[in-house]
Amino acid sequence: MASISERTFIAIKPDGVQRGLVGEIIRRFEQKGFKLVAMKLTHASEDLLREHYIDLKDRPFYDGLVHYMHSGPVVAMVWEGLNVIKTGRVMLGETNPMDSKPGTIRGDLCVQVGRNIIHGSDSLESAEAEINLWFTPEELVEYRSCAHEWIYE
Ligand code: IDP
Ligand code: MG
Repeated sequence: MASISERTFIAIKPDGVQRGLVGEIIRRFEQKGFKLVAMKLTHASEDLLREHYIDLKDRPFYDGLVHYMHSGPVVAMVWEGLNVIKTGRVMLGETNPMDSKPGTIRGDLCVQVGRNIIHGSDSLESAEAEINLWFTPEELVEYRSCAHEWIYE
């Protein structure tokens, strides 16, 4: 059942932060009509990053991926809205920027798969796990968006 309170975990990776793309990426989620529920700039520990990418632990790029994600601060966020997990992935584009269409974040703003500037949860299960991994319940902010009635019928 689609829910307007569905949540996803989005992270701007160290290259996105260093390249000054934080505002541009947040703008896209804001202007779409999704609601920001949590956000922090954080230099994630290797342990957290290894856990975050645990499903990829047997892939040859796993250590490099953890090193890249640990190379600087990331902007960790939770966004809420109808179908936000799937729509968020569409907004991101494909894992490899080379396969990402213009108009998507990866299609517009980056070039190589190992520097693809943004993470987004790919399922309800991964979204829940990632939100719990990166945020405490107190960090998920409760408020009503004044635009709610203008975004949902
Ligand atoms: P996703 O970020 O689109 O969900 P995943 O397959 O979950 O893609 O891979 C996680 C991250 O691992 C990618 O976003 C990218 O940063 C990195 N990655 C994936 N495939 C490669 C690769 O072939 N070489 C280097 N890094 C990769
Ligand atoms: Mg993934």
